[in-house]
Amino acid sequence: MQRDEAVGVTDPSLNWGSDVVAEMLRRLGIEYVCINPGSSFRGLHDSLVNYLGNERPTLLLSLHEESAVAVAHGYAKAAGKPMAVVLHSNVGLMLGMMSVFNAWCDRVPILMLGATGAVDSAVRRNWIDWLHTSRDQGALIRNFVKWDDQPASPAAAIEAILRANMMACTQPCGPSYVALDRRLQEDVLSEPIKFPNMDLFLPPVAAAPSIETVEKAASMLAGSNRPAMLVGRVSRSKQDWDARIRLAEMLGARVITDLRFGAAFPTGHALHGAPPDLFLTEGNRRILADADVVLSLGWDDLADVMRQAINDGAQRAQTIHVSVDHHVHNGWSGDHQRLAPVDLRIAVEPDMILAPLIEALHKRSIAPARPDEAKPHATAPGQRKSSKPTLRDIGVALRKARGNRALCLARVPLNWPAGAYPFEHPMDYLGYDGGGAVGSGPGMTVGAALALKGSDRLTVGLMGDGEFIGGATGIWTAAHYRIPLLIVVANNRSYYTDEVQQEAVALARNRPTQNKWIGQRLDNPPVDIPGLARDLGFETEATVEDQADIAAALERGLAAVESGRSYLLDIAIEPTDGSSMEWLNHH
Ligand SMILES: Cc1ncc(C[n+]2csc(CCOP(=O)(O)OP(=O)(O)O)c2C)c(N)n1
Ligand SMILES: [Mg+2]
Repeated sequence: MQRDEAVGVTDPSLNWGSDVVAEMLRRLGIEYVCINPGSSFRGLHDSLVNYLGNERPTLLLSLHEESAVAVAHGYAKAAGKPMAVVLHSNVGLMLGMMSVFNAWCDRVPILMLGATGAVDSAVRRNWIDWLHTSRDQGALIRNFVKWDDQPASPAAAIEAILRANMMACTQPCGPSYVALDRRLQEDVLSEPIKFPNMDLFLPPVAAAPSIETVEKAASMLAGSNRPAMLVGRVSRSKQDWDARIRLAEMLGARVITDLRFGAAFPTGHALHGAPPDLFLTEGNRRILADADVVLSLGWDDLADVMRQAINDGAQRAQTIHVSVDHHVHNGWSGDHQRLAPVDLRIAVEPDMILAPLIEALHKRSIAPARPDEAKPHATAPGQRKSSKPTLRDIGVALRKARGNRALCLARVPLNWPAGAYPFEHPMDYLGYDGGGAVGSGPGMTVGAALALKGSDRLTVGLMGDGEFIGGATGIWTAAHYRIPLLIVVANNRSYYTDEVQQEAVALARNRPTQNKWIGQRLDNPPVDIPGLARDLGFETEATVEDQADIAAALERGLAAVESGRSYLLDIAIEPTDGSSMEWLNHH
């Protein structure tokens, strides 16, 4: 990565309030601070550059606050630790809000700092400082952050930042927010500052389940003839991944995973159900309907998948739900999903059950169940209408083009036919955006690529044209800081998912479906996506129109990324009615 060098920073001393804040970020080990600049935090900006020399942490400039937070989101997913973001007083916070919601729903830690014009109106600068001073800015986002504060002194800021970091990184993780008064930042320190021992403020270690609870779960599972595992939001660790495989194999349990969450189980494993999707597919529904005991490891909408499973009269399976997610459920947001009836609720982080459960089952030396049903497959590809690529073609071509390279898919488009591209490692796929808010794809891909830079993985973000265009300016950050990544835009020149919605409504009302494109198509003029990418500093090429050309184009893109460049491929696709479309048509 290329850092913007600060010059003339020699032996700076800790003098100003904002120096204390910057120092705290360094002591917490924060590597990057993503910003769109603003005068409300000019004090902190100066401290990061001229006190710390723009090193540990390094500033990242983003062209929009929505992307700045999305960059931090993608980074945390790939790095497993938070980045800091600074959001300009009220207006910057407002622009960043959608991405804060995404990070909240995705349980991803972000250390967010904000600012206010001087709280003391007697020293407030005219006009803009007044506009950008609002009381209780935390109220804008309080319903979807772990914690927020507005400290009134540098000493109080130290504690606020410590707590914000600790809260953000405590499972279930999430963003937290500290607003820094402009005056607090810009006043000279009036007394010596004593920094705490950071080791005394680490997030708590994960709790283990009690022996009795593990025994109860083990006896339910050991007594099962057709166990199933729903594997949702779990860790990115390879050790946990291997333990999940071991557990499934011991039990002979069928395993269901989902595209909302990062890769959680090898999709090619004989026990893995139908390819992961954003909605419950028929193959997986049948597995659940057939199961007698279901073990949910961090599956967020357990109630709804089980309801769908038993809607054809199947017997309700006994359920074990391992999750700490309830700690952050609140009355404002429905991200907690429907309340599930559960036979055994185990309040530990999902992966904490693996080792003790395996141990308990081992002692019982159970014989694994033998699932009799053949492995369900993805729905067969439909009749090809033209040589225009489909999403499936992109998946197949990507698999071919990657060769022996390890990739990390930071994002896949809506309707991604996961069956076309296997997940074989927890870092193969990072999961979706959390909040279902279109536009975060570019920023999240940049953040993930930053975290993976220099590793053995190349970062690829695949996304729809609507998704890309919504957050396109986010890619400039990768171009400027030389963060290698490949963006693949699956371009159907439409907000196509919503065309299907309009079609569904028209059908239900017996009205013409031919008008479904109105207010949806991104055409006339089409957005010149390669042009947009080129203007933002990316290498690119002409839109790929023929499926026969995709593999070679992806090969060029991956080779560019391998040599440290940022590349975008625009692929014109045939709209595909994937399983989420089927789902939409029935809801
Ligand atoms: C912020 C926001 N605005 C609007 C929507 C509604 N929405 C859901 S999917 C979608 C279309 C996305 O278009 P694209 O990324 O091109 O994917 P496609 O549906 O064409 O496959 C829209 C607009 C949303 N989820 N979030
Ligand atoms: Mg589209």
